Amino acid sequence: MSTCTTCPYCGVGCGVLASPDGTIKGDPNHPANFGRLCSKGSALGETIDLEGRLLAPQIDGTQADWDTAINLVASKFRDAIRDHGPDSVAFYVSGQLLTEDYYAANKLMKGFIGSANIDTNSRLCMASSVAGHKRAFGSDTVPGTYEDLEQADLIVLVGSNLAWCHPVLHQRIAEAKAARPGMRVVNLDPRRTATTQLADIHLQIAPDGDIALFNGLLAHLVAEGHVDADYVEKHVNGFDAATLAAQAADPAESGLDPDALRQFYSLWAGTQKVVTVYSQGVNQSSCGSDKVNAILNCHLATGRIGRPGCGPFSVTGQPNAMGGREVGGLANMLANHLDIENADHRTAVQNFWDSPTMCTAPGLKAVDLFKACADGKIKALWVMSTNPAASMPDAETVAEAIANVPFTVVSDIMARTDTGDLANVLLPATGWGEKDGTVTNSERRISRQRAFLPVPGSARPDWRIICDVACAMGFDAAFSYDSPAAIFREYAALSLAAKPFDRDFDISGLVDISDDAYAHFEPVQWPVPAKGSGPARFFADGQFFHADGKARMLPLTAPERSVSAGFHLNTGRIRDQWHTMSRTGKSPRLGAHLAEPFVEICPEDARDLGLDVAELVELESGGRTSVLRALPTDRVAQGQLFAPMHWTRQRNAAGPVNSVVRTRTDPVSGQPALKAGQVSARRFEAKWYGFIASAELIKPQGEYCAVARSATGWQAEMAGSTVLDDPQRLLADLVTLSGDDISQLHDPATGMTRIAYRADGALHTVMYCAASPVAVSRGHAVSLIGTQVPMLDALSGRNRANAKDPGATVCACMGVGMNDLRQAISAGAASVDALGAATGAGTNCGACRPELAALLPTQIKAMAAE
Ligand SMILES: Nc1nc2c(c(=O)[nH]1)N[C@H]1C(S)=C(S)[C@@H](COP(=O)(O)OP(=O)(O)OC[C@H]3O[C@@H](n4cnc5c(=O)[nH]c(N)nc54)[C@H](O)[C@@H]3O)O[C@H]1N2
Ligand SMILES: Nc1nc2c(c(=O)[nH]1)N[C@H]1C(S)=C(S)[C@@H](COP(=O)(O)OP(=O)(O)OC[C@H]3O[C@@H](n4cnc5c(=O)[nH]c(N)nc54)[C@H](O)[C@@H]3O)O[C@H]1N2
Ligand code: SF4
Ligand SMILES: [Mo]
Repeated sequence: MSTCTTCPYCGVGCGVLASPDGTIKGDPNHPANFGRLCSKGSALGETIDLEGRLLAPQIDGTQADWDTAINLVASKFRDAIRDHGPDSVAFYVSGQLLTEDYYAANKLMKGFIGSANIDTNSRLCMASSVAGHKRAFGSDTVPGTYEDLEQADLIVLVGSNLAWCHPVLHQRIAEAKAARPGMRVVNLDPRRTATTQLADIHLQIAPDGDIALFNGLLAHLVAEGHVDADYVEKHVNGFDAATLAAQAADPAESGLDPDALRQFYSLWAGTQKVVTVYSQGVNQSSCGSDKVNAILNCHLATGRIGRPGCGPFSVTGQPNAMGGREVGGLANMLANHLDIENADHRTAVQNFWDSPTMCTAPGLKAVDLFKACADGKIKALWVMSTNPAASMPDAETVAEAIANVPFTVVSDIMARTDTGDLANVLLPATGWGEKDGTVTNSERRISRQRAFLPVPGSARPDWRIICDVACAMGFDAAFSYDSPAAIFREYAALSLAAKPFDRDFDISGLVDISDDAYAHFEPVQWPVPAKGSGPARFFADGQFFHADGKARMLPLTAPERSVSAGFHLNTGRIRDQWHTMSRTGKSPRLGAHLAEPFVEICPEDARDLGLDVAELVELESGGRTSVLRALPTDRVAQGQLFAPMHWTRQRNAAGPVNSVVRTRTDPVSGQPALKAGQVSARRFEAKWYGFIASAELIKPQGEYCAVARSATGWQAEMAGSTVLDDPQRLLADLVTLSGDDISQLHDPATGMTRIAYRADGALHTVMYCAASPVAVSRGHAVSLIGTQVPMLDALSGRNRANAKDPGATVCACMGVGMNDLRQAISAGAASVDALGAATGAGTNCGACRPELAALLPTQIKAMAAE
């Protein structure tokens, strides 16, 4: 029997059919994916084991019972509030909480503690879109639906690597484009990505060149007579000022040449059905809100909004980023899209909650919240379902700030995270598959997450933990819910209470939902009004949510192009990892795609730094450093670097890349510019490199030690800048060497030292180190662990004659490696489909199809030259 639930990763919000044995399938009836899944969704079954889970509360590192832990948390928060006022405490929460969890946390802080010091990792993610939407529409509304992407004649992807970050949406577009070849896709990104493969035009924009580009587009639309004057007259304010500012701007500031700009502008101008999709290349910027409004200006000026196949489309990152915005998870919002600054809104919510106190002003936004922790102003902090010690910019400073808070609570599913390691109290939450509730995806569709696994240890769902603490603080009348359904009903009832304010968000039609109906809840898009049905798209009628019912265009100025001596550090995501890897990092299949933290650098810059093949780079900024594997590629422009955000202190001894990303924020949204680090780079002068495969979790230590899950346990890439005198002693720090069945071999010819350690007759660990990057087959070394291979074979690291090394994984779903693909190509496979037929690659989620397409010509060429 499988259970209908929703994927816990990205904001596409795919429906999943899951079974307790770990079988995972796409739900053919879910309107987000109609049965499709990407590599991460397909591998969910590999992430539900209990390895590394937090299974009982811990106080200062010692296991405790729930009553003790809850009472301690409640009393520490009560004491801080009594002695220092409500603003001396804070919650930092997450777009990965379910709506019911999120609602309860927000209600406790804003209505019962009486502070708005609750912010969320959505501040790092969606805050600029929220601010841009509110400025233009008077509400944080995503007007469109996924079908608009299929119906559009032109899709513009701005700062979005959809192929890797919203793979099922990417597939839906790819299929629509194959069926309707006239459809055009333009990709605006300073680097070439897997998404670029789908695009007819890639505009390699300068970092933060977006405002100049869209200002130029607006000026072009006006000059060439593409403005919908009637629409603007009836429904839009601010057109003249926005146009004047746009005409004063210089589109060349976008970094693109006039021909490329002209081509793009006339394509956009000449196509009615345009959807502009934007994501973190827009939001995570010191001018992110203005970027959003620069895009919205163009859609408003042409009336291309609210109609099938057109509109701006901010795709949400996390599974419940949208739900968090609905419940008022941000420090500057109230539930139901009501505003903290509005006294009538505050009173309505307070009356509805029947609460003793109410926040009266916005609370601290993420960056300021952790600054207040550093300054000693926050006396008690509770972090739920997020890992700020790794995911915030200035990660080392943030970690120090958290350590500086007298009392910190972390609710997580994992025992060890960079943030959990700093906590006084750890509270074990139930995770995906073990908990029940709702999430809202990018197209405003509310779906159920349902439990299909038993609760592990004494873990509790987040809503329950929050309510337990609230009750222990004396608020039992307001927090004695017996189920997530009860919370959801109250949340829907708030929509009814908020009716007089006529907000976009409305689920009052669900106010009477029974436990049974909640259990069988089918995905539905809001609004769900009490009477009749809501529109599929917003703004079709030209009615916006500002007091006068009109939208606003804004006059915008592009930022000064910063010129700096160092490198521009762009950061983001890779296909097969999710954020700080606490879940995807468990899957050997996913780990095999890109097993190491890396930095993309263009070949000229790599040469200037004196980098040889597979060497390491040290990035430095403000005295903090990070060490990453250099990946020379022309995907990035000269002077720019790109590094993934995923590796933490748990997985890389050199720490997260956010150690070298300094904090700069958008003045309107408070969102940090995570795509615009300024760093210096140099070759990491390694005296030795190493590779380890082990049956045991390797503890990352030293200057560079990047640990990944492998098919037989764990593996690590290592390096150090001082000569390694005693590799065996080092190895003993990384794994447990309890027996004496250990052999070491030094080859003076190559300078390589090899160590093999056997426990209970099976190979436990192998280590290879040398003065240059270690040339042994990783796949082969990993395959030996746990076997009874003779020690000499283990030491040699050579492939046995019959062992097949599939090479670096390209297709994670089907487990197809580079060597498999090379073999298929040499046997005649000349297209992506032919590779799929021969190896299975690209036939499940399709997320690797862009990579297959890219490697075909290079491999064919390379083989021809052989
Ligand atoms: N595999 C995977 N998928 C995920 C996630 C994950 O961790 N892993 N996380 C989810 C979450 S929470 C989010 S928020 C989304 C993020 O999804 P995306 O925003 O698509 O992903 P990113 O890689 O952060 O950044 C997108 C692109 O912005 C580009 N960019 C950088 N600077 C600029 C600029 O100035 N202008 C423009 N136009 N582009 C720029 C980068 O080069 C990058 O390719 O992904 C979601 N999906
Ligand atoms: N340099 C750089 N930094 C970035 C970004 C970037 O592009 N570049 N992107 C930013 C963005 S958009 C985002 S969204 C953030 C994401 O960053 P984070 O939110 O910090 O990262 P996650 O790894 O998703 O953290 C989720 C935590 O919750 C735990 N968890 C999982 N399920 C549950 C549950 O059900 N209950 C509880 N209580 N815990 C659970 C996980 O084990 C994990 O520790 O990173 C931001 N940081
Ligand atoms: S696209 Fe992939 S990660 Fe996103 S919801 Fe669907 S299956 Fe999950
Ligand atoms: Mo995000």
